[in-house]
Amino acid sequence: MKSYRFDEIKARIHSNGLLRPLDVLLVGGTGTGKSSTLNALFGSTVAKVGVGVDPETQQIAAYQFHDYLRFHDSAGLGDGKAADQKHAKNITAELSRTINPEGTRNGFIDLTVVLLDGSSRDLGTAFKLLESVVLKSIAPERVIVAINQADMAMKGHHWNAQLRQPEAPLLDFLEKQAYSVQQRIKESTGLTISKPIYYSAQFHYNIPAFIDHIISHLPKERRAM
Ligand SMILES: Nc1nc2c(ncn2[C@@H]2O[C@H](COP(=O)(O)OP(=O)(O)OP(=O)(O)O)[C@@H](O)[C@H]2O)c(=O)[nH]1
Ligand SMILES: [Mg+2]
Repeated sequence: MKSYRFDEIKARIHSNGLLRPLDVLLVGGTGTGKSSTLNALFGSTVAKVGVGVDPETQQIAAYQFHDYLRFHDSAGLGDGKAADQKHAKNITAELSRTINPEGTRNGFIDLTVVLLDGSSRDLGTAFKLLESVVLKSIAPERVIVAINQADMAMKGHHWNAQLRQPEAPLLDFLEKQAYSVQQRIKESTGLTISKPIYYSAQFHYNIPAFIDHIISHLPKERRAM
């Protein structure tokens, strides 16, 4: 997985004049599976996964995929009001960070991936994060929404554990969920983001699709600030 579509990422970064590595910020409610997602993307344990309900990741940590792609894992919101304010501030600061190559001021973060927990009925925290933090600081075409825990979306029903993929009713459910998330963002912010992808970090379902989704959203230009 580590070299998956590497050449394409490299070519796109060069042809679009982007700064390397491309920096992708992962945000989401606590326990949505940000750290698990990094481990699934890397194909090995790079980030500490939480057990139980206590938030595990407390700061923004960087994980370099290869010379051209780097991820930043952030602390999840949904961990009490004071902590949430602090984490939201950190995310805003990270999204406001600039680098100055060749005298130009560019955003450090190129893309943001907002993770939702597909097994949860309450996506309120995630939407709030998206609306009042992320989309306030970065353009919608630089925001990807991804729905994790696809295996648990219907409380685990219709998940084929042997094949590690959803059966038809679950697939249908996930498609509808992705569509409704896109609609809800549009209604509440007026902004159109592309349809979320769904996957399972735990069972490595649709991880290549996740990477493809990132590649298809590689910025066309540097993020001017
Ligand atoms: N069933 C299922 N469980 C998952 C999946 N991804 C993560 N989990 C579980 O969800 C819990 C939280 O995962 P983490 O990866 O630590 O989540 P996080 O977003 O990094 O959490 P914080 O660092 O606390 O904000 C762990 O118990 C994981 O094993 C998934 O795709 N399916
Ligand atoms: Mg974490």
